[in-house]
Amino acid sequence: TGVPGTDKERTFIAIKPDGVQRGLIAAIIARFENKGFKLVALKMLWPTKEKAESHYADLATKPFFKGLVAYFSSGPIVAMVWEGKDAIKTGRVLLGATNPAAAVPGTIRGDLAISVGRNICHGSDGPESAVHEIANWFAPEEVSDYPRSLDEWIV
Ligand code: RTP
Repeated sequence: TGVPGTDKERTFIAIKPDGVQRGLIAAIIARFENKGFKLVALKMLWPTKEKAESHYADLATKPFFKGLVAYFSSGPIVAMVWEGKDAIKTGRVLLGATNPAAAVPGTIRGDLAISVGRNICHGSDGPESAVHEIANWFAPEEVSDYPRSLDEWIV
């Protein structure tokens, strides 16, 4: 369970502070739930500056890093783990392009956001970052492995 490349692949998805403040929690969760992915972990938390820095450590040299850390730690986020076939790649398809101006309508950012600096959501960009991010934000016991009736009859 949770192994990338399997039907139970997992990805870390976060609703960023602007998504929470704009009242888009339910809308964003619905996109993933309606698509067929399974929610296996969920919590609201207010990231510290340190936690935001470690989350975005690979962007530390970017000119927008300081602003990004301030943005990500500016209020509570909704942290989630979603599971299913190709959850990482398809999750990013649901989010849309990083820059909402380039994100096509029908995607979360394409429908609900305008600015790259306020793009309302985050999704793991690959198998390694998914494993790393899930461990960074959730203790193992916070992730639930459970059957849905759906799992039994949708092929
Ligand atoms: P994310 O990790 O949040 O899902 O975004 P991503 O992989 O699609 O994009 P990445 O290049 O890793 O950038 C991470 C976040 O940094 C902010 N950003 N700001 N001001 C800018 O030019 C700029 N570029 C990126 C965005 O919030 C982006 O999601």
